Amino acid sequence: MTRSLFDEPLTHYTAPESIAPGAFLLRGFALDQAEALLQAVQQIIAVAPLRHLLTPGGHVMSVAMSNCGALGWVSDRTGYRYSSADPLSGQPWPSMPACFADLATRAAAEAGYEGFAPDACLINRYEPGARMSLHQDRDESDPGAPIVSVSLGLPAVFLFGGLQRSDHPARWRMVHADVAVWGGASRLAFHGVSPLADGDHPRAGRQRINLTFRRAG
Ligand code: MD6
Ligand code: FE
Repeated sequence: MTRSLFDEPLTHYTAPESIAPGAFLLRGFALDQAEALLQAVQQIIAVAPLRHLLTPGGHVMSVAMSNCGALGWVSDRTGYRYSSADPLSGQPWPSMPACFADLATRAAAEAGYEGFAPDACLINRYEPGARMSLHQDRDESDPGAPIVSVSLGLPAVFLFGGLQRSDHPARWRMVHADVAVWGGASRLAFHGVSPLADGDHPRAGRQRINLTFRRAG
């Protein structure tokens, strides 16, 4: 498909941009891998389909999720947790492709977190209108490991706040191939995603795919 004036600029990565203490935006960091990542996502979700999880409060999440790697993040009426098996199939989650782990390790190192070895990759699919309310990622056992979040497809507004839910979050536009890394003093920062605006991405169509890498176990 030819690119148009209205597409996102494909900015080549230059340097990490600090958004909070220990938190960075790496714009365009995944550009060279984006195509391979999207193809690998297709293979993973053919085995472990995207599904809308229930929150402990009984609400259906607007974001559809799946996982790859040794551990996967799941939610149901009993709570949030990591599981080594896909509750839909009872089978282990698909293994994490080498290109996923490699990208996450390199992005973390670029932000100053050397030796990040993710064992969990959450795959999030946002369709227009889907959102993620402000929350902390606190189901992981190693607080020293950062979170690495890769955006693919339609642009989104990433909300990044402080350590209190009441801290007013800053708004960061994340486009295809942008990567966010947060750890250290920001590891437990509240964050979320505003309702996705409609659009048609030349590679991903009417959706945003987010890959979130953690050291969960
Ligand atoms: C994002 N996702 O989609 C950010 N956190 O850009 C998250 O922050 C997240 O999708 C915990 C559990 C699931 C998630
Ligand atoms: Fe999160």
